[in-house]
Amino acid sequence: MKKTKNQAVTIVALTIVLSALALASADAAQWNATVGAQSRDKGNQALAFLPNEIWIHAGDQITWMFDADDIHTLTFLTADQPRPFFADGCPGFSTDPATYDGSTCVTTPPMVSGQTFTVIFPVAGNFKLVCLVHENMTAVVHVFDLVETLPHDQAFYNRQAADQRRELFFYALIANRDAHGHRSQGNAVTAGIGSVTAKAGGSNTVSVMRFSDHTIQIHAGETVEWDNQDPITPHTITFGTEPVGDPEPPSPDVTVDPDGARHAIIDSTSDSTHSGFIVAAPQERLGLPQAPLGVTRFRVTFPNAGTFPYICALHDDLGMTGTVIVQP
Ligand SMILES: [Cu+2]
Repeated sequence: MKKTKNQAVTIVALTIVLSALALASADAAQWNATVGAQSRDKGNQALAFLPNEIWIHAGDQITWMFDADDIHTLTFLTADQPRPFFADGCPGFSTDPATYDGSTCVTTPPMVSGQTFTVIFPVAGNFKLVCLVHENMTAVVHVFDLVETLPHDQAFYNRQAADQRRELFFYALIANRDAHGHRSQGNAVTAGIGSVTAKAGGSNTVSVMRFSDHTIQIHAGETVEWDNQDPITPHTITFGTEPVGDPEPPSPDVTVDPDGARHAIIDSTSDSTHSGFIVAAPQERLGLPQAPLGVTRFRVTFPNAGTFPYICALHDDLGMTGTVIVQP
C-alpha cells in the first residue's frame, strides 16, 4: 500500500504526539507536602506550608495533607488578583484535584487535620502559594520543563518539612518562655504570642494560641490587662455570650482609653463583653499609606467579686480559654 506524502506526515506527527504524551505521563510524578502543624495540646500552631519550596516537572502533581485544627486554605491566586476573604474563595472553591497554570485562581475552602487536596501543574512557571486565613504563610512551587533536572527528591522535602516544623515549635518555646518571664507587672495576661520566620521559599508563622496564665486572681476594683504580642494573629477576650456574626468589632459596652487600648467594666458574672480583634498592625509596604496602629491591649475592670470565665472567640476550640477570679 502506497501512502501519500500528507498521510506520512500525519502519521509521523501523530507518532511524535503520542510518544510525547506517553513520556509525559510516564514521568508525571506524585509529590507530597503538609499544611500546618500543631503541638499535641493544639496550643502551638505552625501556620506554614511544610516545606515552603518545591521543584517539580510540568505535569506533576502535589498532594497536600492538612495537619492542624487551626483552619488553613491552599490557594494559588492569579498575578494581579486582590487577596480575597477566605470564606469567599476565588470566589468559589476548586474541586479536588485542581489544575493550576497561573491563569485561573485555585483555592480550597478552610480545611483542617486529615483532609487532603491535590493540584496538578501542567505548565512551567514559578507559582506562589498562600493561605487566605494567614497573611504570613506563603510558599512557592517551581514547575520545570521536562528537559530540566529537578534538584531534590521527596525524601529531601520530608526532611525539610520536619526541620521547619521543629524550628517553628522551637520559636514558640522561646516566645512562651519570654511571655512568662516578663509577667512581672501586676494583673497582666499575654493574649497570644508568636513569631514570623522566613525561608528562601516564603514566610512561616508560629502562634501560641494560649493565654499566658489560664487563671488570674485579683481583688474587686482592680483591672486586668491583656496584651497580644503576636506579630500577626488576632485574638479576642470574650466573656459571656459570643457575638453573632463578625467577631472583629468590639461589643457596644467597650470604650477606648487615651492610649488606644480598649476597656470594659464587668459588674456581674452574667455580663457579656467582647474585646473584638486584639491584633498588631499589619506590616508596612513601600508605596502604600502606612497601616493604622493596631489595637493590641484590652483592659477589664472588675468592681465586684466572682469567677469570670472567658475565651478567645477565634481559638477556643484549640483550648484558648481563661478565668479571672475576683476576690472581695
Ligand atoms: Cu485566639
